[in-house]
Amino acid sequence: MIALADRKLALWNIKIAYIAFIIGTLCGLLQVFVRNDSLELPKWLDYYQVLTAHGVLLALIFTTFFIFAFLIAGMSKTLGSFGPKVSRSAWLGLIVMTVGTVMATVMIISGKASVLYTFYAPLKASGWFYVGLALFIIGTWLTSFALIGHYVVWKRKNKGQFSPLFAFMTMATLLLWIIACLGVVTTVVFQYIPWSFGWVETINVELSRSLFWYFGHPLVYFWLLPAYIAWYTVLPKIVGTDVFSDSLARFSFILFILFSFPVGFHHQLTEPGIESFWKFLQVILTFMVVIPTLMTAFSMFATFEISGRKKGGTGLFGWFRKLPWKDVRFTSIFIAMLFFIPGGATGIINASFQLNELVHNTLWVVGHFHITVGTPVAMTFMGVTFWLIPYLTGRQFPKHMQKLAFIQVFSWAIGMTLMSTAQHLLGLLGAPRRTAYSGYNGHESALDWFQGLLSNHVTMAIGGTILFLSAILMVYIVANLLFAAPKAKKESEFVEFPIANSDTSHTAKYLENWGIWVGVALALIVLAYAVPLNDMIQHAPVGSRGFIT
Ligand code: HAS
Ligand code: CU
Repeated sequence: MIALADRKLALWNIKIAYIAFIIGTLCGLLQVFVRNDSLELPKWLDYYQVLTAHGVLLALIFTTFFIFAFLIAGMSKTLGSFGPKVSRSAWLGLIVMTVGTVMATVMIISGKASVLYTFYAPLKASGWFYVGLALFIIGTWLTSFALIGHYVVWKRKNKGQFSPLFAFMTMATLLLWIIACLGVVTTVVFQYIPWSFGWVETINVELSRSLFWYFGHPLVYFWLLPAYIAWYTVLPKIVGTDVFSDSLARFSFILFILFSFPVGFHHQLTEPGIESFWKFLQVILTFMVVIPTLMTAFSMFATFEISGRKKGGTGLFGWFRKLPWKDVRFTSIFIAMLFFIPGGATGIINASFQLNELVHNTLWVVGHFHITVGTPVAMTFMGVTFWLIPYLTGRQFPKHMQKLAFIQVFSWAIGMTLMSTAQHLLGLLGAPRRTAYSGYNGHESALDWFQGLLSNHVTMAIGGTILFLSAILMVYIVANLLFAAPKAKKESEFVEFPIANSDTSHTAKYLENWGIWVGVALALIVLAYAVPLNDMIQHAPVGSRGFIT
């Protein structure tokens, strides 16, 4: 068991994550009903306000706090307890993140920041919203530097040794995060804050969006990589085998460092002001970043097959039945992976230059991110929560809670299937996103948009309702595991932090040479961004004033 201080730190991160989770999912519930025209929000509550809260609380706050909880616990587990300096910096990070979160949330709730989670200019929020975001990021850096410091200390003490796989992957994730944040910090500090406080009149919209998406794309991999950490390091242990290939695992994370950044334009393919050559270059690089995911899929199948055969599975697929289906720690993550197959496929459609014309700014994209971050990532985090909280609190994960966990995971999968299928189909048929109104193109209301069984706003709302019920169940399980489940007394009652063995005897030394990889990543960033960003600054049209909804 890891040190008490480290456990407390991780637990606080989890608690804040799930507070954000329940408020964020409630907002989601309100949205699906507004979209199908069966709910009119009261005067003091606005659709865009709710949508902003939903995006910020789930995509930014829930994910980030949970990720840090997992990384803190895993780093303490694999590298040993935190020293006083590391601990102080990580606590400070937690406090600063929380202050930033509260500031941003208060601004959203008071209706002064209805700018959605992408806060596109020229939509303008109160300056304090951007200050809150900046503080949040500074907080994440403090925690990140704490964890990096912990790694450096370990490396000094263990010269010439590979770091444990969990720690290596944590380093890759944090480097990705820190480099990504440079873009959003630049635009928030130098563009949004001066503009929103009225120190300057106008803002360069294209530049602000480009800097945002320079951050916004790696952001999605910042969510994904911790899920991959669980897939690579935790899952093999749960199915009773070792990591399939240590060097493949490390190499795939390095590819994410290289190819996560020079691709942000795939979110801006329809925007004027970027020459098509640069869009096309970034589209090609986007397809490069599919490779580490396919490597991951290969590695997971291999892990499952090896495990199933070890347990006596024979024939081509006999191993499949030998997987531990009754173990919710496994089943949750398996379902998460299944969702990523269509999730990744729709991503490839989005990234295809021409196809993007059809789907951009439609509900299709909303469908896409609910089966990437909303299920593969979120459900992996849920699957981790089931053992991580009892591990940290020293409580049991009782049988009846395990049953509820199954219901939770399956209901999430059903709700998401209904909701995201409807979103994809409606999107293909032209239903727009980022809007409260569905009555476009001569349609009076959302209800006569499309009457298909699945291409229907009602189906979307049914899915959303099931999801919200599932979220309530999740929070009930979390609360139970935090405060009510019986304390573990006997050896057999303790819940473990599953970490698989990873054989480094064939792993090449240069894989852990961060200098090389960060260097190549920076070179790719310069290649993909230097000229177009320079153009945006040199040839900027008159800047835009702000608009407040
Ligand atoms: Fe995306 C928009 C392209 C992955 C999240 N994406 C978004 C937005 C979000 C998001 C939040 O090019 C909306 C942003 C906004 O508000 O405007 N996305 C991609 C591509 C990938 C991709 C090429 N996205 C993700 C992930 C996300 C995420 C991961 C969150 C975690 N996305 C786009 C584009 C847009 C976009 C455009 C802009 C659209 C627009 O016009 O606005 C790739 O990384 C996908 C690679 C994945 C695969 C799938 C491989 C399959 C696997 C299955 C695992 C199964 C296993 C075995 C292991 C190629 C890995 C299971 C066992 C069995 C038996 C099956
Ligand atoms: Cu992207």
